[in-house]
Amino acid sequence: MRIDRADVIVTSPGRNFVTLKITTSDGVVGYGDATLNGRELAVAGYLRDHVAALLIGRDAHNIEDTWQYLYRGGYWRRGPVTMAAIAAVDTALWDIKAKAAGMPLYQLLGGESRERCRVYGHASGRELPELFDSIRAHLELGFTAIRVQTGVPGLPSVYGVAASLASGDGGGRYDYEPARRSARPAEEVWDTRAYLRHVPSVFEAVRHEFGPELALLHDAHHRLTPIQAARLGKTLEPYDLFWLEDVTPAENQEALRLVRSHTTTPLAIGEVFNTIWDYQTLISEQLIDYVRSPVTHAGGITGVRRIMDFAAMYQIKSGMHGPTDVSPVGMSASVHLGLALHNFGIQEYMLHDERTNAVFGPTVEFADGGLRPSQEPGLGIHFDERLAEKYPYEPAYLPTNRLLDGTVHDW
Ligand code: GCO
Ligand code: MG
Repeated sequence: MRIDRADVIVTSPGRNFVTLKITTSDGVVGYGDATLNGRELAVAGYLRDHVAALLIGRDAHNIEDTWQYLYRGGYWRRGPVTMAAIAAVDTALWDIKAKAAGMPLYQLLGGESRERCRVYGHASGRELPELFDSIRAHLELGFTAIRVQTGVPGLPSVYGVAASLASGDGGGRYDYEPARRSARPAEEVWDTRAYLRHVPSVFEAVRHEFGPELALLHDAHHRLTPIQAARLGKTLEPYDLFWLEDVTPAENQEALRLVRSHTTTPLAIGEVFNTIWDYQTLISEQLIDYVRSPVTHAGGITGVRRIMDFAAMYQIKSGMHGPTDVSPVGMSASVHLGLALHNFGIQEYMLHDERTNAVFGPTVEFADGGLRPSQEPGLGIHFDERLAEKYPYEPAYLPTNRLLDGTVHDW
């Protein structure tokens, strides 16, 4: 089954997406997600200018050889752009292989390990009343696990808090799209001490209002030093979080040793990571409880499955990233893999915009607090190229962040 074409499609139905479409000599088509929020054109160019031509004539069935050829053949190792490009190729080839086999992808990955992949949604609110409404709305939608993000007194805007209760541009209620359409990133202001003073009181109020059972998650979004992260983990222990995410920048994986020594709050790390090497210490020293890398960012099905098999040795589970900037193709691939993984933990799920779903088709089914992938052969993607053309790329960037004294800080 020879690869005849590799087409890169950039479209922006609700937000920017990059999709790779591989077509074989037998006419079988596979799709991969190559979306890297705020750097979409870098991955599109990497695929168009440096990868697509190398794929033509290769056997579509040779997924592992193609992965190694692109990883080692690129010479320059790792990184979000390279690994998103490799992820898109890998995912498209797995889509093709499953279609050729006439089965949904998860069947090729070991079949069902569970009925569906439990998900968590994003509730947010500038203040408690708005936050409580958002939590209730997610409970009504059937979520059994909810991420809680809140405003911070004195700060005009904070990561994770929807600017309004409804996006008004076709998105769903309480959605939160962090990338903003502009020629330059917005700048936000951050005050760690105000945040650390405020967050425990928010979870105290949420537990008082919604009880002890509801699975609550929180994302610190890389903003704390290790000792501040240790303090937050410790102060949140009474509220029994499902996980505390990205508590401190983890390029220095050893920083989590200090955090781990102070708190039993479960830790999730890795949405900005893209290879198994980024987890070597985190996993081998059991410094985390959940691996955040999704199929889209960490070398595809092949890359993430390798990380998760390593993680399984240390009883660490998956917690794949699943915001709106993981496209329905990437979400479908993560759910197919998640359904088969023994050490699946939970899947992040932000409902995509109606325009997005019109272009990509319904790829996952949300019910009973979880997701099931399509039962069609492959990933179950129905990509409408003509409709996609109606949504040209628009520059959009994630915000940047500064401390009160103007120092650049992690956003
Ligand atoms: C999450 C992430 C997102 C990212 C966004 C970047 O936990 O879902 O932190 O909110 O900020 O996906 O593109
Ligand atoms: Mg996050």
